[in-house]
Amino acid sequence: MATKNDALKVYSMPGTARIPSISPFCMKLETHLHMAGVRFETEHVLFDRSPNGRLPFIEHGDVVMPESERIIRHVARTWGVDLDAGLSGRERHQSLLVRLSLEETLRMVRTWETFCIDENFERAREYLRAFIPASVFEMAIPQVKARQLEKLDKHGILELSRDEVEALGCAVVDAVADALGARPFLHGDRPTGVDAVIYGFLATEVRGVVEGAVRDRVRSHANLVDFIGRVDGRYWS
Ligand SMILES: N[C@@H](CCC(=O)N[C@@H](CS)C(=O)NCC(=O)O)C(=O)O
Repeated sequence: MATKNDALKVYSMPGTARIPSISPFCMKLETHLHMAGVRFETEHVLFDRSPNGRLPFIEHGDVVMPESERIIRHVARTWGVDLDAGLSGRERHQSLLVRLSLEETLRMVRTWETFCIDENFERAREYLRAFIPASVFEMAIPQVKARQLEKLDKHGILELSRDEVEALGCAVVDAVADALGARPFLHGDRPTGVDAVIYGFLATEVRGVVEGAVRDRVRSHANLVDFIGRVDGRYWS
């Protein structure tokens, strides 16, 4: 059984000069670990290395585990650190609503913006060029796109127009800005698990490869911009 004395390795999607990983889920997990004071190493890989085809995943002793929430529960159990300790039932419910808005809805909006807006797809393609061997690059890119379009189709978001998708993404951003208000973190002066989720999504929104209305909306909320700077300063510098 893995213990807190075993090395923890996080496999994350690579980043750019502006951000350690362009994946909101990888940035969420790494930020959560920084907030919890848990030491780890990071290796940047693409999806083909992951046991379920998604990033992040961890190696910890004999444990290989994908899924950020499952990993966070594993870390809380093993290290005895729970960022949500002391939250009321109501605060936990608020955290859930904010997390799901970002992980289930903004995630789909981001994927739509990446693969359905030509200029963004071109940026994503150039980002991937650094990590996919040149010999298979031209064959791999259409496969990556087809896989994501299939997911978008199953979800149903392909039924929406560009205006509708962007309005949905902006509405989520407005809701998070409203929920945060003037507090340093969602529930007050100290960060809890949901703050790592918020940072993962907002930091990758403003510094990732996808441009557009949702990014502009994040930048228009001074409290969200300040929040990103606060987490940068406390946990990433
Ligand atoms: N529920 C997963 C979601 C992880 C996820 O979807 N990660 C994206 C990168 S941001 C991914 O691996 N996408 C690959 C794919 O969907 O094929 C978690 O919380 O870890």
